Amino acid sequence: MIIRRTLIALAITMAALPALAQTMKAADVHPPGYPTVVAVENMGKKLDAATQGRIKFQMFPGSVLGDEKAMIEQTQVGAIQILRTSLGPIGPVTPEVNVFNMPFVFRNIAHMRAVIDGPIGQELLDKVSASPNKLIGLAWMDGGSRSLYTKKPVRSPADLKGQKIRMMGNPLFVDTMNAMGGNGISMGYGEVFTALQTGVIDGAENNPPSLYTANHFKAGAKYYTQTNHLIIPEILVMSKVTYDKLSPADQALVKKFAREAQFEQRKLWDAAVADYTAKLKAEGVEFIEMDNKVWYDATAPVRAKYGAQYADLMARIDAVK
Ligand code: GTR
Repeated sequence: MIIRRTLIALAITMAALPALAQTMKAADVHPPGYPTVVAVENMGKKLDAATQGRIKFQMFPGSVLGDEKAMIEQTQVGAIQILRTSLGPIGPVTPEVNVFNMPFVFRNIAHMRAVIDGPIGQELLDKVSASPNKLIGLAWMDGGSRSLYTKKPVRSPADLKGQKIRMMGNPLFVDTMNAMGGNGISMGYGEVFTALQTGVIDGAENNPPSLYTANHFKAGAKYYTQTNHLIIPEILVMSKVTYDKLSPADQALVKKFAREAQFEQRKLWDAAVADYTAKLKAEGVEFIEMDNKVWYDATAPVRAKYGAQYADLMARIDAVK
């Protein structure tokens, strides 16, 4: 009886105490100043102001907490609280999101944005949160479109024959590169520079801000073939361990500011693409423009293999104007 009363008294005291201030670890593979990093830092500032300092972010950019796969695992166990990652490496832990990871599932960037901003985008975030992966899907970010960069110019699938091309860690991407004519090799982002330099790989694929900031063009990848084969949204996730401890009011604030970060990042992104495209050209990177139909056709077997399970969803994505 005494114990019970003591416990009740303790519970009342604790309820009256203000929630403990917490600094959440936020992580990103990209360097300081990159659009995703800036948008998440600003989201942290808004949370700090709105909660009178109870919730703050501390940003760990530039892969200091590990590569993306390792950071996803750390977020699942709550060692990282907030993570901006490509959706690519989320596929292996939440297969439902692979519908967005397929080559040419979006017609162009505007189409991808219309999808992620609307009900389908919300459905996929909810799927991430509902799956047993211990991640809460908060918002989307823009990763532009990914094109191929190589040491030798590539103008057709035949030019890719025998070339080892680094892809993100997800079997879907290795299949995509194999279908495009090359040899897909799965590898962490941080290993690409040295792998290019030492000849372990002959090329990789990414958007202009990544190609520039990761310096891959300095490791010999001077030809940038505009394949636009993947338009993969980035995702902002929170560890479920962390999210479940927040009050409903704080959870709502996190979601609100995450949605705002989605649109702030987009503005920063568009400026970054223009800026880094110009910088790459100034560094002598040759942009090889080409009709994407050849790559669209080459990757049809990948959509057939992985897309069968999302046939209805793909039709709904296609119907978004
Ligand atoms: C970038 C993306 C990163 C990372 C990287 C990669 O475009 O923003 O999150 O996934 O590509 O290729 O590993």
